[in-house]
Amino acid sequence: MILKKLFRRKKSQTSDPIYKIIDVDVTQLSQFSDGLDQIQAGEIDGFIIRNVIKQDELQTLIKSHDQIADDQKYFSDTGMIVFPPPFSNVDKSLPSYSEDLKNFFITAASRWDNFPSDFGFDFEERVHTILAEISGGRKAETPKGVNGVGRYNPGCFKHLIPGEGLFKAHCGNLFHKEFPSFYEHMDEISIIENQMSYFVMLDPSKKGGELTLYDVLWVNAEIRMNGDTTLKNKNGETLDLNNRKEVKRTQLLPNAGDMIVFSGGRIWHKVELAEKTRRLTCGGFLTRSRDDQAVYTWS
Ligand SMILES: O=C(O)CCC(=O)C(=O)O
Ligand SMILES: [Fe+2]
Repeated sequence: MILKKLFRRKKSQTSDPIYKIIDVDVTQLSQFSDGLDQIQAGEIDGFIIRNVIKQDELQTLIKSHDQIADDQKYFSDTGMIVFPPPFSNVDKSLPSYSEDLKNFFITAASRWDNFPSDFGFDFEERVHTILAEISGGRKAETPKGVNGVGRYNPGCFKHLIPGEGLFKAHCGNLFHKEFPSFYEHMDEISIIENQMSYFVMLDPSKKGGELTLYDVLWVNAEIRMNGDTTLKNKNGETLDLNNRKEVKRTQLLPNAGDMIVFSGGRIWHKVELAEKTRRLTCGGFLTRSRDDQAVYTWS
C-alpha cells in the first residue's frame, strides 16, 4: 500500500515543461484568436497547429519543390539547401548592392505571385489564412520591400541533407545585429524585437530533425561563442548548451503538414541533425506592423 502511494507520488512529480506550446488541430484554432498577442506577452511560447496542409496538397508542393534547379538554390555550409536564397545572400560589400537589393524584392514579388500556378498550391495564402485566425483580428500579409518596391519572400524552403543538415543554435534577436540593413527596414515597418518564427513541416526526417528550445532567453545570453554550443551573457558567464543538467530543453517534432509558430526571437533554439532522411520545411519570420493593423510574414 505504502509502496504504491510513494510510486504514484513520484510519478506525478514530473517537472513542468519549460515552455508552454499549445498543441491544436487546425479546425480548433478559433479558440486562440489572440494567440500571437499571447506569445508576444509571454503568456504562451508558441503553437503546434496540426494538419494545416493536407496530404494531397503536400505531395503536390513537395513534388514542385523537388523540381527546382540547383542553381536557383542556396547551399549553406551546414548541410542546408535554401530556396529562395535568403536576403543575407545579397552582398552588402558590392557596389551594386542597392540595385541587387531592389532586384531581390522585385524577383521575390513575381516569384510569389506566380507561386500558386508554378507550384500547384498557394502556400502563402494558406499560411496567411491560418495566421490571421490567431492574430487578434489583424490581417496577415507579406510586407513590401525597401522604398515600396516588390516584396519580401513570405518564407523559404529549408532542406536539411541527411547526415549533415542542422540549424546551429540561434534566436531571432541575434540576427538583428548580423543583418542590420534588412533589419533597419523591417524595424521601420514593424516591431522586430522578439520577432516570432513560423514554419510548416513538409517532409520530416525519419530520425532527428527535432526543434530544440533551450531554457535560455535572449535577455539571459546575447553572445554566441565559436561553434554553436556555448553562449555567454553580459557578465561574461558562459552556458554550455550541450550540458543537459545545466540547460533544460523542450523538443518539438511536428508531422508532415503541421505548422509551428513560436517565440523564436526570444528563445534560443536549434534544429537537430537530420539523421536518416532529409528534413524539408517552409517558413520564415513574423512581426507586427508598426500601425498594428497587420502581422507580417517574411524571410
Ligand atoms: O525548421 C525550420 O524550418 C526553422 C526552424 C527555426 O529555426 C525557426 O523557425 O526559427
Ligand atoms: Fe530559428
